[in-house]
Amino acid sequence: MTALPLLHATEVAAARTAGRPIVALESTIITHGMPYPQNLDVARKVEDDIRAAGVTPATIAVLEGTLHIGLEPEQLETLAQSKSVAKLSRADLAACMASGGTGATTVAATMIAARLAGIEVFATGGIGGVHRGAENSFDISADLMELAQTPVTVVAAGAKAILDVDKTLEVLETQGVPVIAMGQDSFPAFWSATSPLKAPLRMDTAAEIARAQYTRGLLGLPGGQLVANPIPVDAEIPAKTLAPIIAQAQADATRHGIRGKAVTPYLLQRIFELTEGRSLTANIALVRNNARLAAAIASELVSLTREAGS
Ligand code: PSU
Ligand code: MN
Repeated sequence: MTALPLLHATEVAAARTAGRPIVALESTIITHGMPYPQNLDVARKVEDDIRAAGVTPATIAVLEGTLHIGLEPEQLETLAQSKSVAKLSRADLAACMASGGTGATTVAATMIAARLAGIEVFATGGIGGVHRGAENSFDISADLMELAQTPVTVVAAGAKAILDVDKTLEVLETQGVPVIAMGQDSFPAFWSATSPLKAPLRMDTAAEIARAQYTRGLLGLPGGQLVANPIPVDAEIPAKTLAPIIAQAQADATRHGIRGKAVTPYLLQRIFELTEGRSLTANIALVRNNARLAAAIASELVSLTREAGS
């Protein structure tokens, strides 16, 4: 067996050499979270938002057995168009690479890849969590346990109401994961900027969030942080509009016996259909908003590391 097949995209390699900040991006959101062609458009816009902040984006995926840290434009396009890409979480990553397969990385697998590449910040839309009815199904995303063990700050817009958000916050607390709401006390609820739940922690600047992650490192604590960044208010969808739609999607999933890793993609697709695309417009606004915050945190972390080294 030779070394791990890992490849940096051209712009990522250049950023590494120059010590410039990099933000990781997942690819499951592209292949299993949004329909083509909007998925490609969003993936490009999110990368551009990060570049506009003077930071380098690194979209992560496995292509024919190689772990890619950053995709060239044509690779991104091919991935967004392919219909039979595997969804890779922690359990699937090595097996896919060993067999020369192609797959999109979830939050958990993207964190693993980011850590390998020395990338400390990662932007996405929503994380996986504890599903409703988990007391029977035991369906708890590996994303939560990844946050407990892999030192990457993940910027998301909170958790979707397809999840049991209360239980998701409880598991994160048990696992010792800091959950930080950006600029507000309320835990944001993905399509809505606020929820009835209070976030465990609140911070108001990217610098503070960067210092917290840096301090975890100094304390020798494993694991990352979840930053819950509220959707911009002009893009939000009221929770009461979505509640019956989510209930419908959930009922359809149960009726069709959807299980395991198929659950999250099924619910996302069903909600897209049932809202006639409105869920996607909001999703796009919040992912871009998260990319901008992640870029600011990554820049702060690079300055902190430089100060410490000088
Ligand atoms: N939640 C979203 N959008 C997404 C996902 C979750 O609002 O695209 C994707 C992410 O890649 C996340 C994964 O890591 O689904 C979680 O899947 P599971 O619940 O099977 O762990
Ligand atoms: Mn699951």
